[in-house]
Amino acid sequence: MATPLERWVDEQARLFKPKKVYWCDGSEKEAHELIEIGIIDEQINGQPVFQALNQHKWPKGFLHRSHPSDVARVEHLTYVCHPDKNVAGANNNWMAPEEAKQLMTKISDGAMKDRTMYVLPYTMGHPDSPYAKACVQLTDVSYVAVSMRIMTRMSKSVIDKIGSKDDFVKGIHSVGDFSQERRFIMHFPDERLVWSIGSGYGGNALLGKKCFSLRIASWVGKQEGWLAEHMVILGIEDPKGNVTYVTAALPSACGKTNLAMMESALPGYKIWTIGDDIAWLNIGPDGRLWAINPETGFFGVAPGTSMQTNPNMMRALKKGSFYPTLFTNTGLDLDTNEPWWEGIGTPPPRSALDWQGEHWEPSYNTKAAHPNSRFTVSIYNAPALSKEFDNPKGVPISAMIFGGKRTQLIPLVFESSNWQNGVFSAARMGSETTAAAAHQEGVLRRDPMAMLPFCGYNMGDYFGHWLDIGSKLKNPPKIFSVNWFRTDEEGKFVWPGFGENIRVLKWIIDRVNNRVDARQTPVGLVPHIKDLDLSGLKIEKEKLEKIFEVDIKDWDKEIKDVRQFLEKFGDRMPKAMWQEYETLAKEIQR
Ligand code: GTP
Ligand code: SPV
Ligand code: MN
Repeated sequence: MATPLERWVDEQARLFKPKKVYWCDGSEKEAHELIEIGIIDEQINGQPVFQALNQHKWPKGFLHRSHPSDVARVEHLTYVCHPDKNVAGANNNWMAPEEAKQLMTKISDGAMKDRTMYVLPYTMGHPDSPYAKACVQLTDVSYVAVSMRIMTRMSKSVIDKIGSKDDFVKGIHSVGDFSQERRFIMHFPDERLVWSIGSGYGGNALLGKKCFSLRIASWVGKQEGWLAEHMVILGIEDPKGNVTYVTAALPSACGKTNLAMMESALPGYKIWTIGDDIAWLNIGPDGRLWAINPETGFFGVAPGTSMQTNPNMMRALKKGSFYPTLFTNTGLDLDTNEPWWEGIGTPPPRSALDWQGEHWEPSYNTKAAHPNSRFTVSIYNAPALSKEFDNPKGVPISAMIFGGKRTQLIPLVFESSNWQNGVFSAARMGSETTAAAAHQEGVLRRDPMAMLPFCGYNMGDYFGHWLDIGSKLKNPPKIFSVNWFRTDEEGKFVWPGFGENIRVLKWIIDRVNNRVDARQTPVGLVPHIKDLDLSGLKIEKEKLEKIFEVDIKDWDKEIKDVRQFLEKFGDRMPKAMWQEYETLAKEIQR
């Protein structure tokens, strides 16, 4: 008799009408075959799905160009379909589940005609982890199938694990005709179902990532008592060999991957990578918060990645131990057949194609690589992968860091006085928008916990859930805020960032271990400059002082904006958050 999984795949095949259905086993041999199919048989926008790069310099590297209209997440086409609109909240687009399904059924009918439907069985989280979830995604592009193999633990054994149960997470994906009128990323949290049509790019198409591991998982976590967060997980080793584990939430394209892979500028300190984008956080039996990274790969921003900024990532991209490594929408050096992007640290190629495959020269007024061009690489290629990465229990978290891209106002680092105050600091976070989503860049918007595009339910309830988790922790992590992005009068970043950020991390772990005290300001505790290790750093004293300044007169506008945003969540906002707001407002008006 057919299993629920087989029946579901059958049902979808009847709707999408692919020429064949192919069940993936996640093996390397299969990845080779899928790449071959992408080179020879499948096309996107009249171009092959994959092309081989210089295998000597970029072993196992392949280039992919997405449809030119399909280069980033599309927040305006992303919906969360709870039966009750209030459960979705002002932070989500909403459609009634029945209406959404009718619409999607119409668009899906025959959408895979002449294509292959790949069935991808995978888990998010280590299969031995009590926190892991079994998932199956359908897709009609080899690029998505191969990407999912890098980003998740894909294996035939997941099918056996699911067996005759129907409790797996379902993802339905087709690139359709790439038309933006027929592009939707629909979430049905109660059914653990994501249905995405019209895009083959990143978070729109790799449904285990933002769609499941954040939007749906945040809702599951609310019901089951855990947190799914847009966070890096890393271990910071001090010169004595002690490792402190921390998480950091920064909005898209604001520095998570760089932080997770950092090569420390301070001798004796070392960063161990566990995750660069998503953390699932559970309360351990010891009353601490424990984190796992449900993913197994990086889908990282290419521009700006170089041996200077992120040497560990450059090494991972060239290591080639896991098959394959993908480059999406970068430029291509025609002389050497190497990928190229702005900020890679080598001069622009003389003869090149841009991210759309058009002739490109350095004198052109355009970028060779799309600003949201990315690489997809296995985390097992990371040179400083933590030995705890595959630990099913995860790692215990001592500090949680929140940060946005703020060219003005927000100091380099501050600490919140306690959990509730920290949750409020994270909730009132703002950030300037980036190219990771299709919208105007550089516009300041509120982005609580870096989760605005990813929280799968009402943000007011989400803040309540955070407070609730805090009340259950015997030993909660300390909460910090950071901002690497303050600029001077000329618009240049004051703080050198990247590997130098270790100086801030060192202060954070010194605070965690009660080694230094701090200065109280209305927004939180900031360092005494003497407590920061600034040895070898060339930065003018005045500029340095400026990035620690909390200039109260500039905060008036900020908190008005915060109030306006939080008011959108009406009576779903926890009272404790408004108390924190009033305390801050009073401090500022004083
Ligand atoms: P998503 O994958 O979209 O979630 O992004 P992310 O948060 O992982 O961002 P990533 O680390 O890829 O960085 C995005 C951009 O920020 C790149 O252009 C980096 O060069 C730049 N960046 C990262 N860290 C720093 C820093 O410390 N200082 C400055 N000035 N720029 C940084
Ligand atoms: C982000 O936008 O935060 C990303 C890229 O990590 S995507 O997978 O496209 O969501
Ligand atoms: Mn991200």
